[in-house]
Amino acid sequence: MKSTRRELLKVGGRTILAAAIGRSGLEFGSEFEGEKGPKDLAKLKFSQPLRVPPILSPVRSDATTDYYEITQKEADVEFMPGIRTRIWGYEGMFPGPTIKTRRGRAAVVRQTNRLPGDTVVHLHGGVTEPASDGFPTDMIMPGESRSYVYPNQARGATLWYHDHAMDHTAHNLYMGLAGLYIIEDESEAGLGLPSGEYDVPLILQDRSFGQDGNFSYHAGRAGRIGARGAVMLVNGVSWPRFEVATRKYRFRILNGSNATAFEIALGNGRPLTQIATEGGLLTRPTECPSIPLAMAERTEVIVDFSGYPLGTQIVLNNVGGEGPKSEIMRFDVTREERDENTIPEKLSDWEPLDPKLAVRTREIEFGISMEFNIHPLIWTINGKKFNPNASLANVEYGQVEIWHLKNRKFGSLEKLHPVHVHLVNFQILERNGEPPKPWERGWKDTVSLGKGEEVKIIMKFDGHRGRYLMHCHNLEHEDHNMMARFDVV
Ligand SMILES: [Cu+2]
Repeated sequence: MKSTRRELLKVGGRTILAAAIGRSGLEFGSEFEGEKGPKDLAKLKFSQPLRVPPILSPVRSDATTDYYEITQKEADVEFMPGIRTRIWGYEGMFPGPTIKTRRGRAAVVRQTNRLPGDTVVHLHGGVTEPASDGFPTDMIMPGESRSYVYPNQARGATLWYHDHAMDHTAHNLYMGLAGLYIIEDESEAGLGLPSGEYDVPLILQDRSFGQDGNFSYHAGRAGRIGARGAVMLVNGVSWPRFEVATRKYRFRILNGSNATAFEIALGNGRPLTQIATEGGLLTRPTECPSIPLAMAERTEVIVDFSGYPLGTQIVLNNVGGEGPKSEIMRFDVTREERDENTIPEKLSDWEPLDPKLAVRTREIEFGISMEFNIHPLIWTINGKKFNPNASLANVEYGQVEIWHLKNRKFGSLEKLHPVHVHLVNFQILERNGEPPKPWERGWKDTVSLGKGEEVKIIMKFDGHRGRYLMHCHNLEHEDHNMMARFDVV
């Protein structure tokens, strides 16, 4: 098998990759190797053009609703030239096709599972009734289908849909079960933000590959630290280059990795102009030298390439990233174009939730249990493992609460926990007793809870009643019990 592959690679004239893949017993990108990828990986950089996931067309539409059908299936795709990798994808794509809808228009997505394992679909950021929210035990078994109803009444934003199956969400996502879901909002129409081909999603993911070209999925120490990889993918392409014109672009950026946080910055030192967080547009653009992006967080930025001479190359860096992952992709300025619009000073209205409206503050602690000694290691919320049949918090419909999230220290095992709350968008009141960071002052559905950190968030529980989830979005932590049910009653 190996020699056949090498032969193929030679025919393709890609001996660099043959050398990288053929290394004796060394998988590249595995955390077991301390993320030491072969130097040859560097030669892959910026050799392939960026791809943009296609927009999924509805199979039919009526006055209020668009109906979509998605088949979850295996496919072989090329992340690196000449290397075929088996994936699990929505419509067999990595990432899945983008669903683009309008605020106020409902969508029904019928998902059919043609994979060898069971799946669940969650619309991350969606205000969705419990039956369609993707509770981990509401599985779609192989060969079966399930329809998910999304009302899309909330403000326009960049959401994503991804797997949420009990105990193996992490593996399912690593294999490819993730795609973007964009809600467009009429209120954006008059702002003159870059649109069409100048409105570009960037889904950032890292992956590890084995000698056979397939993903090498390792959840890390004790099977529960988190799966990483030394190969940086953007929209399913390793370290792509993107040819841009001398004008402004809008980038919708998602950290879709299992267990890797990024911090994005332009390689030329110019700031990023942030315009949105998970829950849509900010009140006004914010200049950020860099923007940290924990797992599942989204940010939207405007980058203006006007004024750069043709031939300029600007790398999108990952500040603090190790080895090959210190760079993400490259923008190549290749053509002149005029762009008349300026970025408006005001983007949207903002109503801060008044802490005085909160009926209570809940203390919620993200920690580790050693109840079974060191192996297996259990990640907990308030000392408890996930129990789908028990609610950690019963919140009353329509009420405002403050949640005081704490990352509990536990020796060297202290880790970043990006906390995601289903159903609601929240505002960050405090990070470690200080105001939130400049890049997190918008509507959020995921907040980074770093080592030893404490964050206070405020939210109003409305939209639907029923059972929902809050959990860590390090997917291996989530699968190994750092998840809790809350009920809106
Ligand atoms: Cu975690």
